[in-house]
Amino acid sequence: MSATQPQLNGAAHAPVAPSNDTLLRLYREMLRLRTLDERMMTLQRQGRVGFYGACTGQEAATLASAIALEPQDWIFPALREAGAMLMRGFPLVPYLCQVFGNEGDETKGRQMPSHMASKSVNQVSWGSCIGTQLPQAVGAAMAARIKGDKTVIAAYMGDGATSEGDFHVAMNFAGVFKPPVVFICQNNHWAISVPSSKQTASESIAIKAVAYGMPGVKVDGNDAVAVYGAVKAAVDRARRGEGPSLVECETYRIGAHSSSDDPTRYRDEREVDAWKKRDPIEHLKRVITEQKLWTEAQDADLRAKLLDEVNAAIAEAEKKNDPARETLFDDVYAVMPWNLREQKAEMLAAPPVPRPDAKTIAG
Ligand SMILES: Cc1ncc(C[n+]2csc(CCOP(=O)(O)OP(=O)(O)O)c2C)c(N)n1
Ligand SMILES: [Mg+2]
Repeated sequence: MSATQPQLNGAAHAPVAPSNDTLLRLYREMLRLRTLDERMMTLQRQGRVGFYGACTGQEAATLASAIALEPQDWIFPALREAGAMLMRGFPLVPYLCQVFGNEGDETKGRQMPSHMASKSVNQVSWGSCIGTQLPQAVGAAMAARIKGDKTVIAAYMGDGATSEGDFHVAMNFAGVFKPPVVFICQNNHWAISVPSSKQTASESIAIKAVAYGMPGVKVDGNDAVAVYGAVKAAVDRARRGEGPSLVECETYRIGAHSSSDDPTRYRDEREVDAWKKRDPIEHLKRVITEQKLWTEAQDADLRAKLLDEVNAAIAEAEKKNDPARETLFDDVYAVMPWNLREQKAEMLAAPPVPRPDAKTIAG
């Protein structure tokens, strides 16, 4: 399966080939995300963070799609795309401070860990409520079209989200009004414990695009070149004003749904082992090595540097304090109402409540 698979519907949009620079940048970013996820899952097990959601096995679907966007484009993520923020220039330390929920977190420790967002890189938070981001993304795309600012919106979803009413609402509205939105489905075969075979009776998710009057294409989501090719073509098409598309990236959730889940209770480890052989990072490494862009020596050097970078950022993030408790009252009202002013004064007069142990926080 590859991006050369024929269009299911609509005008042809041939896959776009990534440049050598894009491939090398992508490889570095995918490896950094893997390194980060592995370290953070360990920290969670050590009780140093309460919750973590990893992208392991889905780095190509996440990053090779996001690298096809321009900086002014917006990402409306599902559950696996937080790492795109880093690739788009968000610094690692405040990114990790979000997981710790400390004073270095731009969102002031208010969101569940791993639900990062930053206006600085045009990325909203995971909704957590499955599928709600899809109509919101279409709304943002409608706004971009009305403003005529050439912004494209990437609307991500998991396979599970395609069973939600919001998926239909978003696809139908986008099909009719044709705003610049690209729907990207990360079909990782599981929605927590529900296999994708129980999610739909359609032969694919991509084929659903036909009914909504937009092109749909299914690609090997562990092949970064195929993902980039299909998503870049869809992004270019949206930017030209030709409307939405759906790209289904077939991939696999190698790890648990989140740090709160134990997949050995519902799925066969042999399935996981088979998908491990299709690792997206190993795949891209083969591509760049065959193209003589990469050597084993460079690889070993990069891995060591990334581990140092991640460990240094964790150390820096972990030593920060909690957000000042009065920040709880910020950012809601331009002028704080009397009852909140009273509550704030009452809170500040009381001794601070100690932070709960991360081990007691579950998601
Ligand atoms: C509306 C809604 N229903 C149920 C849940 C509980 N829930 C959280 S993640 C998840 C599975 C999502 O699966 P999928 O969309 O395939 O994304 P993945 O986790 O595989 O990336 C479910 C059912 C939720 N958060 N929101
Ligand atoms: Mg899924």
